[in-house]
Amino acid sequence: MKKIRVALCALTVGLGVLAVPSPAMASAWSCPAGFLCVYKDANGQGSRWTWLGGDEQLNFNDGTKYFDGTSLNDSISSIFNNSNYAAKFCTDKNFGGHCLVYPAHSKTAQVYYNEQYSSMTTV
Ligand SMILES: [Ca+2]
Repeated sequence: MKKIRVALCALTVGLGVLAVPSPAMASAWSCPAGFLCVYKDANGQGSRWTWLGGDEQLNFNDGTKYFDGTSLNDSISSIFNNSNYAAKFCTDKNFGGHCLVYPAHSKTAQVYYNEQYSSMTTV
């Protein structure tokens, strides 16, 4: 999918539409105010999953899925925490393994533990 998207963007540029990004490019970092969003690809691109803050604790292998229907487990590449809560993501279920905290209202274009997160909770 990444190669297809790049090809479409290149085609758009090739046609001379320099000032207007293609719809796929324009949707990068799409995330409603107050939500935390994770993306399958880097730079806020690829399929998205949104979560409306709170005290929920999630293991991603429990059926949590992107809009495209695939599992979040071991696939998150970028995070836009547009919520009012700091969120902790961990590489193992039940908040084990390596964890990093993503502050409220922060964007991370490429998470350090790329495609390894398996659980999350607010902190
Ligand atoms: Ca994992």
